[in-house]
Amino acid sequence: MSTTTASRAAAPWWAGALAGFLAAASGVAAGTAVAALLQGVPSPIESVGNRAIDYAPPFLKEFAVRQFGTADKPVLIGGVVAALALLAVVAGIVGRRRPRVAIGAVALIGAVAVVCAAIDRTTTASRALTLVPSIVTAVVSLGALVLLLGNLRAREQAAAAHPLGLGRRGFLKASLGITALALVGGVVGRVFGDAAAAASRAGIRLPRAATVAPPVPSGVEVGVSGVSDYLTPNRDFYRVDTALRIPDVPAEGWRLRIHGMVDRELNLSYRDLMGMALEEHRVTLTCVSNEVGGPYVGNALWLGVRTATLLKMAGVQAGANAIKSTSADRWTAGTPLETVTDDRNAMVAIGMNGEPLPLAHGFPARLVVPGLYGFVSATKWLTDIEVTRFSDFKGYWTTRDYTALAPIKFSSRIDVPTSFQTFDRDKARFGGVAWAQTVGIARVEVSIDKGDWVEATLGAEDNTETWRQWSYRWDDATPGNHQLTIRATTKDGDTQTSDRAPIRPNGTTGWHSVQFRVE
Ligand SMILES: Nc1nc2c(c(=O)[nH]1)N[C@H]1C(S)=C(S)[C@@H](COP(=O)(O)O)O[C@H]1N2
Ligand SMILES: [Mo]
Repeated sequence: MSTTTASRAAAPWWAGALAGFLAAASGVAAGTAVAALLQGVPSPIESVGNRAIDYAPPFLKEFAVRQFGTADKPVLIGGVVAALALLAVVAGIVGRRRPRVAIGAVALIGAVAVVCAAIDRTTTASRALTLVPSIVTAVVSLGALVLLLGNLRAREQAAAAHPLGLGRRGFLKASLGITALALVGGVVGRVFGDAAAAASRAGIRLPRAATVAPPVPSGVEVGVSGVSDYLTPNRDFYRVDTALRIPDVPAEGWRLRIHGMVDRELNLSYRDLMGMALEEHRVTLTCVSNEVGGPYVGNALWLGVRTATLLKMAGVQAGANAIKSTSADRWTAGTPLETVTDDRNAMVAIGMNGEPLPLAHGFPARLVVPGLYGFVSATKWLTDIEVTRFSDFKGYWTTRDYTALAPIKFSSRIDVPTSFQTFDRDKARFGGVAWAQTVGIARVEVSIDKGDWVEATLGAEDNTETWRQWSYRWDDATPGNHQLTIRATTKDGDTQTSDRAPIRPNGTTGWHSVQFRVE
């Protein structure tokens, strides 16, 4: 049917673009669907995103957190998808004339996905299984591309003789078929993704603690509306981690291994933990990435087993000075041994505010260590604790320009006023929170328009591991624009410095200020 005189004019650019796009979309959809059916295996897009997270320079991570907050993950996924779509469209357009170049380009993209899967630390399945989705993606994309470009070329050669010939119809059919495949893949991916941990969690009833937390003292809340709740509800609790997709770890097969410089290695199941002497403690967690006045701090009631108890069972050997904790997604933290064996309430937690840990906060188990930033202590989806020495390893963020030791820098925050909030003259009442975990807050002071420091009223103290609310009523408020600044002083007598320190390498310092208006 083709003749040597057939026009060599290429198919229109949009047909090439469509071919490239559909090839990539069907491959990604198929790979995502396969990943959803294989428990613990990241999808190809996630694997590429996961590599991007680990290789991104620390300043870029800080930029992303600052710009997008907790939306940084959807933004990253969107970026990977957009870049892939663009490459695929360009490959398709080029492929109208130079199919080999297009096929080579798509093969290369597929190879990148396979390599990313091969080194994706976040998988909780075997390495061989982890490769399957990206291989499926590569094969399906290449197959779809060859089919679509072949039809485009057939069309082009037959165009003169058969304006509605095999080629065009074939291209149409192939496009529809591939679109259908992509949609089915997308639906499968949605329906089957991440089901195991959620089902496992739904079936758990937490036992009552052997050591129950004392009731929250009355007066911890200062009664200023707009001030953060004393106990942060789980749904409002900040979330910070490197996980593009929450690790899907059902409690049933989960194990916590405690090993390294110990006399007896422990290998505990979730049931084992539930059967131990559980304790309840209220502890305020804080992220090193919290800017002065920022949102990455929250207070919860944790239920768990003391790390000191577990380490005593294992028998720590002389010379150890650290624990290296590892998660199901192979994130790591290094924590001073002393902080998980002294009398602060460090624990392997399985409950948060009366529920099993939420999936986003580490189900089935995590570490909580009062007084340390999360990146050196609060490992979620915990699976492994190695008793070791700081000289023998580095935690995830410590290999990325953060320090190995990172006690929380005590701080304070204004919740009310919010920026440019307006008050009636007789209703200028302010409030917020202050924290100095393991030491305790002694005093919070406010300064209006850079005037003298005046003591604020503190809410009742619960314990030294939690934050404390403060409030202040400005009795002689004057109309106009004003600035409120606060600073806290600890029970050790240290007062917050006005010197600003950046997030990296070990947390911010400085005073929080807010502009407001009185009418
Ligand atoms: N597995 C894992 N655990 C992790 C992290 C992580 O990236 N991966 N981030 C840590 C950091 S930096 C902080 S501040 C706390 C935050 O805990 P949250 O999300 O429950 O508030 O988790 C810690 N535990
Ligand atoms: Mo953090």
